[in-house]
Amino acid sequence: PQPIFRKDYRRPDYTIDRVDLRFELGEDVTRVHATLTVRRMDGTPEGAPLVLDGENLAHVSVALDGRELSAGEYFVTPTSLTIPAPGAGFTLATVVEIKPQDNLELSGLYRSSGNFCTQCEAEGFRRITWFLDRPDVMARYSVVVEADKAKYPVLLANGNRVATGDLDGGRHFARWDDPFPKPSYLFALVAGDLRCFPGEFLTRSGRTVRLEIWVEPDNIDRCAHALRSLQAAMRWDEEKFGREYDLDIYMIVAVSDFNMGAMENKGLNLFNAKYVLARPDTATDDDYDGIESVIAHEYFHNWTGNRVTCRDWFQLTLKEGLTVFRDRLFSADMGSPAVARIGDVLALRTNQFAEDSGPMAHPIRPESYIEMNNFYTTTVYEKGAEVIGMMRTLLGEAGFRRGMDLYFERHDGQAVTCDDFRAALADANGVDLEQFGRWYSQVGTPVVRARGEYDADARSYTLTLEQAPPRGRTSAELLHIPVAVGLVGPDGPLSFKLSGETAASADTRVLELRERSQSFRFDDVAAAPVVSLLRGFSAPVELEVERSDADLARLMAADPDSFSRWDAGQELGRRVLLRLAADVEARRPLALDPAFVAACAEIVADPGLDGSLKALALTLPNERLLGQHQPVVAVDALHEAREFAFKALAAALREPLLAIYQSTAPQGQYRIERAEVDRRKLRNLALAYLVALGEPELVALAMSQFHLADNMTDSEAALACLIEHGGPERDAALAEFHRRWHKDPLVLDKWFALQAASGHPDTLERVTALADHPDFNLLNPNRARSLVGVFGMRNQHQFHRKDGRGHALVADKVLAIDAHNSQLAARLVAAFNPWRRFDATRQQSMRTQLERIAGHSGLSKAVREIVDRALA
Ligand code: DPP
Ligand code: ZN
Repeated sequence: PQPIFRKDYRRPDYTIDRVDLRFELGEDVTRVHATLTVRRMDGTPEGAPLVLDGENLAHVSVALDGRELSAGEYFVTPTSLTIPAPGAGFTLATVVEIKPQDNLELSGLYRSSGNFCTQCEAEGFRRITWFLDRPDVMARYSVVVEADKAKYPVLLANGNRVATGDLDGGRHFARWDDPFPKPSYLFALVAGDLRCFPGEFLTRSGRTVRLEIWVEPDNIDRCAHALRSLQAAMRWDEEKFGREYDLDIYMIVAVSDFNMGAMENKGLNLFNAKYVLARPDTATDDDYDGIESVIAHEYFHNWTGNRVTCRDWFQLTLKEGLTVFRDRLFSADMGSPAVARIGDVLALRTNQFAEDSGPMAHPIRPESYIEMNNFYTTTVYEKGAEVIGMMRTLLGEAGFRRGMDLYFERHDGQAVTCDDFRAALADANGVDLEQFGRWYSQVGTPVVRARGEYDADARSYTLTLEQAPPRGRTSAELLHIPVAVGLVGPDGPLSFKLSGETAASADTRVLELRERSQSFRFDDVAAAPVVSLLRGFSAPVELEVERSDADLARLMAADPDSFSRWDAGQELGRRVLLRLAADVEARRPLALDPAFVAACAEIVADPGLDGSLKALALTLPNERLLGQHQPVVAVDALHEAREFAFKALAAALREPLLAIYQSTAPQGQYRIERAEVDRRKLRNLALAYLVALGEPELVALAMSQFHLADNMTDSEAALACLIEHGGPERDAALAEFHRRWHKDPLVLDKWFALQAASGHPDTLERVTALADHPDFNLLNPNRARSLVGVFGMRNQHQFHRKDGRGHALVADKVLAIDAHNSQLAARLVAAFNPWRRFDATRQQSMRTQLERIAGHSGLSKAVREIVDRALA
C-alpha cells in the first residue's frame, strides 16, 4: 500500500448535500439503501467521474436520478464505485448488502453483545455504503432503521427521532433526522435490547435537553456517575467557553466491544462500556475520573470536532489536541489541578516521549500515513494538547478565549485546518504565531538547556536558556517555547524583578525562548537561588539543567509550584535509581541514598500536602521512564534497583507508613469525594510499601482490606499488593476475586491486567497460562488489552525477558488478533517499537519477532505499516 501525503490534499470534485439511508437489519444479511444528493463542485470539469469509496460491500444496484444503471454505465472495484460523467447535480441511489455479524474489525456496522452498533471514524462509513468518505464532505442525514421488534426494541441514530411504527413480520422502524450537516465519520446507528437511564439539562438559554444513557439491562445501576459527568461538562462548556448544546436530545450508548475509548457521533455518542459504567464496588477512583474525563471529552467534541471539523485526517490534532486540552481544563476544575497535571505529564513522558524518539515518531500534524487509524496517537492527542496549552500560556486565559470565540465565529459548519485555528488565535489577539506554528511540523522532543549565575554583589541572577534539536537528530528549526520560571531560596520562594517590571515579586513568570540561546536577567534577588524551571510543565521539552541533589531536595521541599515540586522529587528519585542500577550492574553492594530517604520522610510528614500529592511524590519513577534515561535500557538492573529501593524505603519509613495506614481507615461508606479519594490514595500507597516488607502481620493487613473493602479502589489495591507478595495469599485472593467477579467483564479485565502488570518473576509463565484461560478471549478488545496490552506495554521487565519468551508471546497474539481486528493488532504490535533501545540479545529477539510478523502472509496494512517502520 502507498502512503497518502498531506501535501497532496485536493478538495473533492463532488460534494454530497443530503443523505437518505434505510437500514434493513437482519441476522444474516443487512441491506443498506442510500440515496445521495450530489453536486459537482465549482471548478470541477464537466466530464469528471464521481468515485465513491467502499469496502467489503456486496453491491446490489445503483440508480442515477431514479434510473437504474446497467453494466457498463458504472464500475465497481473492491474499494470504489465509479460513475463516469454523472452531471452537475443529481441523486444517486445505491443498494448494498453487508454482514455486521461477521464484522470483527469493529469498524463500520457490527454486532456487540447481540446488538447492532457502528464505529465510523476514521474510515468506517465506507464499510456501510458507497460514499465520499472524507471529512470535508458534510451532508444532512435522514436515517430509517428497520429491525425485528422483539430482538431490537431500541432503534437509535443521530439527531431527532421524527417517526416510529410497526412493520410486517414482527418488525418495526424508527426514522431519525439530523439537522446539522456532518462528515460521514460522525454517523451512528444502534439497534438492540437496551435500557435507558434518563436525565435532563437546562441550557443557559432556557432549553431543556433530554439526556439518555443506554446500557444493557444488567448495567442500569451503573449509570449515575456518567450522567452527572455529562451534566457537569455541559454546564462547564457554557461557563468557560460560551458553548451551548444544540440538539434536543443527547444520547450515550455503552458498548462492550469497542476499539477506542469512545466516539463523539453527533447527538449519539458510542462509548466503550469502561468509560460509562461505574458502581462503587466495581469501579475504582481512577475509573471514576476516567469516566468523567471521557464523557466530557466526547461532549466537548460537539463544538471542537463536530460543529467545526477537520478538512482532512492530517488535521486530526485540530480536534483531538484541542479537545484533550479542553477535557483537561475541565478535569482540573472538577478535581485537583496539580494532581491532574502531574498525571498528564507522567503519561506524556512515559508514552509520548518514547513514541517521539522511536520509529513511529511523527509531528502532531503528520505528513503522511498508510493507515489513518495508526495515527490516533499519544503524539496527536497528548502532545497536541500541550501545543494548545502553550498557546494559552502565551495568550493568557482571556486572549485564548477571544481566539476560540473567533475560531467558532469564522468556522462554524466548516471543515478546516490547524493553520485556520492558529490564525484565529493570532488574529483575535493581534499577535504573530508564525514561529510557534513549527510545533505542528516538527518531530521529536526538543531539548532545553539552562544555566544560571548569581551575582551576590549585584543581587542579580542571569539565566541562559538554549534550545537544541531532539536527541538523535542533528537539526531542528527554532521553536517558540514558553518557559515558566521561579526562584527558590534557602527559606522558600524568592522575589525578583525582570527587566521592564516595576516591582519585584515571587510570582511565576513566563519567559519566551525564540532564539537558539537567550539570557534573562533577574534583579533584586536576595539570596543565591535554585531555579524552578518549566513550572506546570509549560512546554513539552526535555530539560537539562545542572542542579545538585541538594538543589533538587530544596525544590522538593519548598517549590511553591506543586508540579515542579513533584518534578524535582522525580528527578532526584531518578538519579538515585539510575545510580543504584549502575551499582547492580557493577555488582557493588546496594544502599539507598540517605538524603533521598530523608527527603521522602519529609514528604510523609508534611501536613501541607494532600494525600494524592503525597502518594504521587512517594511513587518512584517507573522502569520505562528510567530506561529512557539510559543509553541502553538495562532491563534487569533497573528492575532490581527499583525493587531494592522500594523495599529499602519501606523499611526506613515503616513506622510513619504504618501510622498513616492505621489512622486513615475508612469511616462509613464509600464516597467519591476529593478528601476521600486523597485518603484512599495515600492509604493504599502506604499499604503497598508495607506489604513489600513481607512481614506476616503486614501481609495480613492487605488480606483483611481485601476481604472487608466495600469498594473496588481498596479491593483492587489490596489485591495488587498480594499479587506482588506472591505465595498462597496471592492464589487465595486471585481465586476469590475471580469467583466474585467472573461474570462481570469490566471487573474481570482488572483481574487479568493486575496479573499481567506484576513484577513477580513468574509473571511470564502466568500470563502464558492466562492466555489459555476460559475467560480470556482475543475478540474483545478490552480483554485482549488487559492481558496482552498491559504485559507488552507496561511490564518492561517481564516482556523483555532475556530468553525472548515474552516477545514471542506478544507476537503470537498480535498475529492471532490481526486475523480479525487489524486496528487492535496494530496497537499491540507497537510494543516492539523501542527495540533498538535494548541490548544486542534483546534486539535480536525482538527483531526476529518483527521479521516473523512482517513475513506473515495476509498481514493487514495497519500492522504492516507499524512493523515496516520499526524495521526500517
Ligand atoms: N473517539 C475518539 C476520540 O474521541 C476519536 N474521535 O478521541
Ligand atoms: Zn477525541
